Amino acid sequence: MPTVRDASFDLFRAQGMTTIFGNPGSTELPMLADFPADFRYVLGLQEAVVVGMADGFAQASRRTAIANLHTAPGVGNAMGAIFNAQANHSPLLITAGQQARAQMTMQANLTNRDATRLPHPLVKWSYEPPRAADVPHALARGALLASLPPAGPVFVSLPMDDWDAEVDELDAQEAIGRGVDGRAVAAPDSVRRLAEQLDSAESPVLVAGPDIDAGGGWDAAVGLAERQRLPVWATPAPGGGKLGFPEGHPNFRGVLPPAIGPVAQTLEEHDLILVAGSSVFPYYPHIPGPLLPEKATLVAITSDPDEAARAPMGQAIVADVALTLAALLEAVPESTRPAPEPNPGPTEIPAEDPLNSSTVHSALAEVFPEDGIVVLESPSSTLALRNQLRLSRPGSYHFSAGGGLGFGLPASIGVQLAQPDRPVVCVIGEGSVQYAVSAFWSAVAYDVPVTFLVLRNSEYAILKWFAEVESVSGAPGLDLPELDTAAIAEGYGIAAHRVRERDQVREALAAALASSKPELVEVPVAPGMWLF
Ligand SMILES: Cc1ncc(C[n+]2csc(CCOP(=O)(O)OP(=O)(O)O)c2C)c(N)n1
Repeated sequence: MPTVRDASFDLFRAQGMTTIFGNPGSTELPMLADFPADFRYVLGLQEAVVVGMADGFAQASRRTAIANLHTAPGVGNAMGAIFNAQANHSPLLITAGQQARAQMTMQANLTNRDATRLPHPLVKWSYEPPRAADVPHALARGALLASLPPAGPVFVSLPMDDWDAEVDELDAQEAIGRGVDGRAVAAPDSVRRLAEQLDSAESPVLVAGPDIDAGGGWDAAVGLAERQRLPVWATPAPGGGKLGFPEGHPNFRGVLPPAIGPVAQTLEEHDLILVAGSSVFPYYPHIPGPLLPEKATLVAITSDPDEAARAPMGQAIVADVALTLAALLEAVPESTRPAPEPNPGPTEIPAEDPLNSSTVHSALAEVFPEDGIVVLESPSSTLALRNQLRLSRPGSYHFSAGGGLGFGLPASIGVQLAQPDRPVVCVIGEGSVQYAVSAFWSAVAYDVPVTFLVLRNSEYAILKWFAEVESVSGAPGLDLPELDTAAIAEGYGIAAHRVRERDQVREALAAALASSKPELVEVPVAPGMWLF
């Protein structure tokens, strides 16, 4: 009879999950015994890094990824990253080792007491199998559930003495062979009604969100915008974990501001707002105002029932975003409305001394490869990067929809492991680096050739901006003098380059992009917030 270990690894194989991100402890070692040669173990030196790498890998491979953590403290360390994975709709099977069953009730050392409660409310499902023989089925259930809409993390606690137990071969085969398909298109009536509403509107607009790209709906969104002559806004940046629309496309207008009043103001001239693949809306900060422009109607298409229910206004259709956009595209005629005003393109940025984030991003744009991917965690220059780069291919942008720092560095490594043929640039603030700094080690250990672009403004720039918005003066703890990221990265074995002029930035980035090793380019930039 096969063991729990045999059956579980066969399940991982069958689900295409042969990369395991982890940080092991004594409670996880039995799972890893005789680690099969067709699997890859990617070690993260802290659990935030483990889950961050798995998050990037899952998103860029569009498959469920496994993160194996060390009992309670490992899960504790990973909570911020699990929060991000949930906001990113990232399908993760998170497992953690547990004390041997015989010692759980006495709560021997390392027992994960209340293991299933610990990761709530950040996971879709949390479980500890009642018998060793149930482990493969529980892992199958978790992996399938993680992938179903809305995709997200699940958690399974695994007692350390289960792995050599035997399982019934036929039962295991049934569990291993299972598959589920959760992509459902909206009812034909809803699609027809929405098509009529769209075509008869005077001035409709499309707001494109991250789940368009996650579901492969990019072409349908472009087709719909072109056929219906829709101007397109990207959903506000905090929630835009991926791009739903090519930002160099003539119909693209820009990124919506992230607050109630300003969103209504920006969409003022429209009578129908069609939102696809985004929550309505990822607002922050709180700037009150009307939720919608006067006389405007809003319809959202989302695969997430919770997103649909919690929206403060409008109608919603819960269905697969890509399939529903494709059905809508079929159902609408070519519109005779005037074409939207042309996309103004990137703002021209003069080279200044000292450099600022906008200048650096304009230099990055000059060398950025067509198939490049950006993983972004540079809070004060998010909009400047979007403006300068105008990313226009699917799967080229990853940003933490949850806003918890510590995503960028490990996620960029996960993305690069999933997309070895596309160059990955991690654009990150020096403050953000510190939340998952040991990810540098994994990049070196597994030869992951990410280019890290670190913007060194010696402060928490965005928090100084927020202080102004919130009328807060005199807050401590917003400056970061002497934080030498290049030296820290060198300590982990990364080749780091310090550059100070625009031409040097361009050259250093071009060289790092061409290199097959992880490299870091650190640029001192002027403080402040950079919007263009
Ligand atoms: C886990 C976590 N802790 C704290 C914050 C609050 N926070 C948001 S932005 C920011 C500053 C980031 O600094 P840096 O990366 O240097 O970027 P800058 O604002 O200078 O562009 C902080 C601390 C957060 N978002 N997540």
